[in-house]
Amino acid sequence: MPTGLALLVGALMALAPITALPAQENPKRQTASSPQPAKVKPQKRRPSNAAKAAPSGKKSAVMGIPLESSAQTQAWAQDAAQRLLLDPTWLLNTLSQAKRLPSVERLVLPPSSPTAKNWAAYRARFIEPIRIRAGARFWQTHRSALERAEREYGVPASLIVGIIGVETLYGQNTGNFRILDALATLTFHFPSAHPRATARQAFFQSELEQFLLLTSRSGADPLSIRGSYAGAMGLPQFMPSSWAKFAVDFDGDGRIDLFGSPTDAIGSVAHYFKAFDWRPGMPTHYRVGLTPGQTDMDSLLAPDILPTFGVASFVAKGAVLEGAALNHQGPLALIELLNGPDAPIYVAGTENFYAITRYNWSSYYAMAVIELAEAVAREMPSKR
Ligand SMILES: [Ca+2]
Repeated sequence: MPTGLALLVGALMALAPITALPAQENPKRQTASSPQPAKVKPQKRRPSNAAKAAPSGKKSAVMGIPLESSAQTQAWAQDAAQRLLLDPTWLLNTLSQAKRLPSVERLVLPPSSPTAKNWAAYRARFIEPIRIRAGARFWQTHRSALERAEREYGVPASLIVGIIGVETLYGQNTGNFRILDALATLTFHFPSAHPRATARQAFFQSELEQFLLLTSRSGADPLSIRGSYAGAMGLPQFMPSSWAKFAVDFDGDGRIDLFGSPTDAIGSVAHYFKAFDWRPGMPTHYRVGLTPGQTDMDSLLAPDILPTFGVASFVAKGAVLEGAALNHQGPLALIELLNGPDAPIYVAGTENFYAITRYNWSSYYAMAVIELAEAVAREMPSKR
């Protein structure tokens, strides 16, 4: 445990508040795929999709076994068609073309031999020259859309650039699993070995329903849409339910396209953060010092990433803040990032740090987004 003076990173972005959703039931975009920190306290957030370390579905994806049309599947389809007001023939026909993907069943399981979480290793995957340069190009190319999103939603351009960079490397890695196959697999063949199989199966079933609704309404071919093994789609890797709730037609062409329109992706990410109470102007985090023997770590770490302590209480428990942090209005959380065999890193996370974890439930993810955003901003010719 932390003994020692740990400090960290400076605060930089602006930020926002948080809805104190129970770390567990927050739905949005979380899926199960991407950037998973080396490992996060298991019961709290779950990883979602961004760029998962290894399997982003680049090449696999293709093989699959026909989804057997069991009586159960057929009954589900009939029932779903009624509930969702979809044409039962279309739904059954669509489902009959879905394939069961054993690779997806494996990917959704927690690793059998968990490795120690390691922020330095996680960070190295995202804060690197290729991604930073691609981010600067993306920012320059889409500057006006980013500025408009910042004006309209109060969400900094840098944050949007950080999110899309970590998620898909600016559209270069959006996943190659057929969404229909992935979601049907996780609905009808969810691995019972998963510690939260019931809840997760229900989640994916609901996402399958949203996906069917989306494609049916838009006329898109449900068999041609590809994304992560968990069903996340497009530049921002939105799950179907997030697409339905938060995606916007930001380029005004009359349709929402998170695959082909970076402008729609930019507006949708900003809208997502506005919906999750991003607070313009608030930093995401502050440095914090922890004095060995004089800090109540158990108490400070108990709420995990949920901002809980006012500055006075945070300081009373032994955390050392300085400068602007001492005048912070609103609750803070002590964020711990483990570093394998090395000492962990700590920061004081604000409600805006928490807001980033609503996109993907991981403090490692949030910190990677923040640092990528900062690194790209430094590359920009005219500093913002
Ligand atoms: Ca559009």
